[in-house]
Amino acid sequence: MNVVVIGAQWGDEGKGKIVDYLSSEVQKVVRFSGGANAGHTIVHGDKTYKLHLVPSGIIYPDTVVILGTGMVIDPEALFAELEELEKQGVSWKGRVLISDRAHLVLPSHRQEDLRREEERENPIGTTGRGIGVAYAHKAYRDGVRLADLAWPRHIASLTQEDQDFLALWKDRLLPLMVDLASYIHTGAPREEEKVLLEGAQGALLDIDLGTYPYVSSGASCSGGALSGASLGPGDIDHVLGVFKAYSTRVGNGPFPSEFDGRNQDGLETHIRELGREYGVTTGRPRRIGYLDLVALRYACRTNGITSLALTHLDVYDTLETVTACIGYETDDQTLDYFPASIPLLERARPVTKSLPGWQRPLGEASSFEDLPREARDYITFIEDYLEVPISIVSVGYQRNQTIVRR
Ligand code: 2SA
Ligand code: GDP
Ligand code: MG
Repeated sequence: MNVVVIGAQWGDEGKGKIVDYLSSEVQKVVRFSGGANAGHTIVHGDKTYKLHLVPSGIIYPDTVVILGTGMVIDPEALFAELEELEKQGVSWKGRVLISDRAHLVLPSHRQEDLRREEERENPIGTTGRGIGVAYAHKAYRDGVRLADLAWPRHIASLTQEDQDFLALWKDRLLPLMVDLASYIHTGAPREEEKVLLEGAQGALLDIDLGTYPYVSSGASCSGGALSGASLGPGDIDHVLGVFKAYSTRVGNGPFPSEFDGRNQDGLETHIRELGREYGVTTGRPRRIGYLDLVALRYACRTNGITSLALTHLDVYDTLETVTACIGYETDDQTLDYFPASIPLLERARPVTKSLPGWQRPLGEASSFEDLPREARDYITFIEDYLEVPISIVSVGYQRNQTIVRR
């Protein structure tokens, strides 16, 4: 079975935690988009793993993880991350593969990313990891793919600094190279093997479906899992969208349900501290707002999400009421859909609905029936709005604080 896992908001929904949880019964995890801009956190007891490029299945000792065709890979960041994993007792040798068609991020890409941000009248708030520039070179058709190191092609036309960089990492990269198109289609039969296709960022940061130009540059939508993992539409059995009980965004761009510094009686700081809402890669505090069901429904529809994982429900444990955005209002109209126009999204104010809170800790709940009635009602309310079932509920950052609905 092949399952796509994507973020259904603006990233940081807890994809790392959910992919790690699901990896117990998975043989392979393919990361299909993005690069070292991503930050996926996995917590086991007192150990915290922060992953940027390596797929979140790596913590299970037998899982094979593959950096897919749709990724842009900075070798320096990759080997620093693998070294850190080794230090934390995760042995990765023989289990990490890289698609020969994946693109590489070069020092000149990182420099140009920073320079462009400085020159922009309206900065995007990129992570400065060279992501957009690497994808732009891919689109210009002068990017460097891993295969270009094995059978040298156009390397000599790069700057000396980029050539030296590639020469430095080549011998460590090439042993990890795999022809993913062959590898992924010649494994065990589909009914005997479970493969997870792990997204990065989120649906609303996707280059086509997101809040362009305030997006990342990869295909972080479920469609990206196809070309990004060398698969076709018929190969996908299930699309799991991960979302949290509220919304966050890091970087610039429209965010209709944002608290916007108003702090809502301390709710913003409460969420930021309890939900650890700081960038995993850059350390930036994340912007916070109500759960935006208009945006989430757009993500469900445009990504063919077949079921959802709701995370961070525990962050709302102490609230008297829980509130979600169910529509948008501008000066002259109400909207029930997620518009393409950035000026329109910037003018949109949230229409909200509040439900009673549960005011009890959820962290110990181990089944859906264990959840207080108010929490179950909130879940049902979200499902009814989205017309998509919630199959997983996460009530804490630890692996075992995960409820699978039977
Ligand atoms: P980029 O660097 O070109 O991909 O930036 C473009 C936009 O995409 C956003 N972006 C992200 N949003 C959420 N999480 C991401 N990963 C890190 C994390 C972010 C961090 O897990 O916390 O550490 O700041 C991520 N990566 C890219 C970015 O903020 C821009 O809005
Ligand atoms: P990702 O990019 O989607 O993998 O998410 P990040 O790792 O960037 O951010 C999610 C943060 O929330 C991490 O610190 C996780 O450990 C934490 N987290 C994940 N699920 C839950 C949950 O259900 N409850 C709480 N309180 N924290 C969670
Ligand atoms: Mg993240």
